[in-house]
Amino acid sequence: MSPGIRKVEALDAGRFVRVEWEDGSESRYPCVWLRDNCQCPLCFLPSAGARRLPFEDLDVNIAAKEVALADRKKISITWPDEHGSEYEAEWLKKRCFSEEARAEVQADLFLPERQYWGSDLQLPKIPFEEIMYNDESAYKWLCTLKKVGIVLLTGAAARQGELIQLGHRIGFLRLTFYGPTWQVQDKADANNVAYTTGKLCFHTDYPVLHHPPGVQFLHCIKQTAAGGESEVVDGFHVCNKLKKQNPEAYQILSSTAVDYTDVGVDYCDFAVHCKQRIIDIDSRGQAVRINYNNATRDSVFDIPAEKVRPFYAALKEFNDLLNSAEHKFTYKLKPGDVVTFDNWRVLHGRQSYPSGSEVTRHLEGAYADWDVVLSRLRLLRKRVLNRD
Ligand code: OGA
Ligand code: NM2
Ligand code: ZN
Ligand code: ZN
Repeated sequence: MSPGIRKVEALDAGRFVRVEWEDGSESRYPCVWLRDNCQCPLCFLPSAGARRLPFEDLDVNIAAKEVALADRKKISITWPDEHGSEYEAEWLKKRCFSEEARAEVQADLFLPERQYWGSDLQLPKIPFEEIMYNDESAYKWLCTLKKVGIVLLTGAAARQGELIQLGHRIGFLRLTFYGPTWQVQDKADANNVAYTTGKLCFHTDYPVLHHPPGVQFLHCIKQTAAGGESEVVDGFHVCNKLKKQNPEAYQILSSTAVDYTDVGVDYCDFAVHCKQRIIDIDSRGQAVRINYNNATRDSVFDIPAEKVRPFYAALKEFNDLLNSAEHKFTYKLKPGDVVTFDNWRVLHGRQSYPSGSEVTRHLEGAYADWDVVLSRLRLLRKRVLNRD
């Protein structure tokens, strides 16, 4: 419960409203924002949780004509045109513009907490059945997926179709040119290097798409006796290391647009091209998405010739760090295992395995978007913690 309101007043010729809380703290709200967010049925459609007020109708220089404390739980404002607005204490408190209050709300919305790891990773494991039928387990799964970047679900059936069910559990899967789900196995005339028995060096999937899939699922249906081990590395952790050890390499990789290409036929025919920086950073220079698949990196390279070798040198530094024993974690999937990981953060690979006339290894894969996964996480949180 938020505290009640002790006092409310207009400041700065009605351009701000100052609220004094019963706990002694205060908040200041710009009047243009208050008018914009009037909660009355003319200005707001509660059934959609959306604004009805057109921006055209908003006076950006508006000042409050009258401000009053309706009771300790509500304030009311009269505007120059006599329109009246009311705002609940709790609603206002959550929207306080102080830096600390904003940081708290943003953390609650986007769960930015990260637990970095290296070869010491204690791979989080939860039974597949539990997350399918128990909301608390599903909530724990998605929280860990967000914080650590990888969770192994164990004990699924060793047959195709489990990822479709998992997709229903979160909402829906992300369709791509490789299909709603896709079969990772040795294929004749493979349309992707993943569909061979060869080694896959560390990569993120599908950087050739402008919005690469945020989450990846790989379900082991059949595992080869020799080879085929999985490798993962915490790309964000490695980025922090690179930034410290070699700021110039980090700068190059986070600013150079690399061409990616993928042309072929699968779910339908495709000719996909895209430019991506290998390390996407936010306004503070922190890595927020890795876009790196050496297989689909195009031979077309849209930078001046003299910048090419420095780019390769920077990528070599990054690639070496990814592959250092200190950073990578190796494990082997068993039939019934479903590895779920953050495809924007965790780079994955696999060791090669012997080829033959029979299929000795089969994974089913699928993607989901972070928007869908985080939406499910927030709804599960609300239900499990009984909040909002
Ligand atoms: C892939 C992939 C891993 C594996 O298909 O993109 O990374 O273990 N597969 O086969
Ligand atoms: N598969 C596994 O970027 C990529 O090509 C990743 C995608 C074929 C769906 C591989
Ligand atoms: Zn209104
Ligand atoms: Zn992959």
